[in-house]
Amino acid sequence: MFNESMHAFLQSRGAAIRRRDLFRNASLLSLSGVISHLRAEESITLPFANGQRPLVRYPQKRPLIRLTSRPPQLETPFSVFNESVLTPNDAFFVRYHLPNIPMEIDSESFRLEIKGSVQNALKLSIKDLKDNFSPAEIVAVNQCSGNSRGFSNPRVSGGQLGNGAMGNARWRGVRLKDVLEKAGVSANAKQVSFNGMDTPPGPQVPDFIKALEIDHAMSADVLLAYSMNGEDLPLLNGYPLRLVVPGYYGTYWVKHVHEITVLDSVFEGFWMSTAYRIPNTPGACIPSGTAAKSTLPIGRLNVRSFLTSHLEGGSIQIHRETVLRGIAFDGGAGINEVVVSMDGGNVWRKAVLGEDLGNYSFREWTLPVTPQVKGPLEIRVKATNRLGESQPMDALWNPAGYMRNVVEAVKIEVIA
Ligand SMILES: Nc1nc2c(c(=O)[nH]1)N[C@H]1C(S)=C(S)[C@@H](COP(=O)(O)O)O[C@H]1N2
Ligand SMILES: [Mo]
Repeated sequence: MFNESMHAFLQSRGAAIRRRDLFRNASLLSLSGVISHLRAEESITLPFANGQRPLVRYPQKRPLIRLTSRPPQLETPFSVFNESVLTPNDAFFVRYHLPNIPMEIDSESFRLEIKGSVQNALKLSIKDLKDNFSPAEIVAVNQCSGNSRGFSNPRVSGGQLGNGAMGNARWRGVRLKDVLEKAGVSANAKQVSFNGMDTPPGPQVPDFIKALEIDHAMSADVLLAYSMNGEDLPLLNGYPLRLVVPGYYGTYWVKHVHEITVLDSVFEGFWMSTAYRIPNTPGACIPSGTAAKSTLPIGRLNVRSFLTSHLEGGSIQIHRETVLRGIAFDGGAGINEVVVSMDGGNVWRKAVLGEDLGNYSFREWTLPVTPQVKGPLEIRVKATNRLGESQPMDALWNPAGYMRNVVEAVKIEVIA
């Protein structure tokens, strides 16, 4: 049983919510008003226009940046990424599409259903998964397709995110493939769809269902995870079970997954055939302000790297050694090299890579520097993966603001 349930949390603050009223009359309850008990001045300003955001505290979470309250969309403050290579559960970002999210989940009565084009349909409890399948563990980055969208220029609609819609965790659960094999996938199977316990507010809104190609679903890396960084998943990150699709954008990582359907055809739901599609061009890029001629479902993460030790506007001391530090990641080939420039991109120095937690993880990098000149300094970071893929110096653009991976430039000051 999930003790500190969302429902109890809301009740305890005097908000008796009738769920069916939430969408019809959104003002009936401002979830943010209920949940935010931080002082009003606790906010954060993201480095783009309209970037001032309140910090709010949800159950099991430290104060996070509020993007929307219904459904909850919470961004991780960037300073968290300098704390550790694994993102703490209480700081991990939260993204939902539908306002009716599970407020209370009983993990004992929870069942995962496997159905469709299978020999034996299954209904499995969390205990069944833990007792009857071998455990599997993987460290992997979950990044929203729209991470960093707020920097798009020209601007695009959608959540105006800074760089905090990503996180790296050690996921533990069972292999999806083992569960599908137990159910016996039919020879005609083409795709597998995944539905979570959140529901649309009405018939006009499509349920959030995602699909993977059958070969992808049967690959060893895709997990049904019940644990994150050694603990149960937080409610807002998919308790008691979520799909983990290493190397792929977060949109496939279905939370509270309770319905898996093996399909003999290509799934045509809104969230595959209309949403989360990218231009079918190199870098998923098209000239700004235009529309894509043809699109395909978003797939693997592209290469990214960040400086985490120093934030925009920070300072370092002249003639003193300072260790610059950050993270890099990609869609699963693994990071091969991180280089750093302190002169606008002319001279690049190779950073030292930290511990290798696997190809799907954040890879830490460090570089000791001793600045010799006082004044403003622009630090750029660029990573390359083992396939030779890297990051563009100028940002690529697409209408949804997906897959931003421009070489980041952070301005700091060298002081005496
Ligand atoms: N059930 C459910 N799962 C979902 C979503 C959702 O709206 N409902 N959003 C997806 C998207 S777009 C992202 S980016 C990730 C975010 O995972 P997190 O909330 O654990 O950070 O969840 C995915 N899984
Ligand atoms: Mo997302």
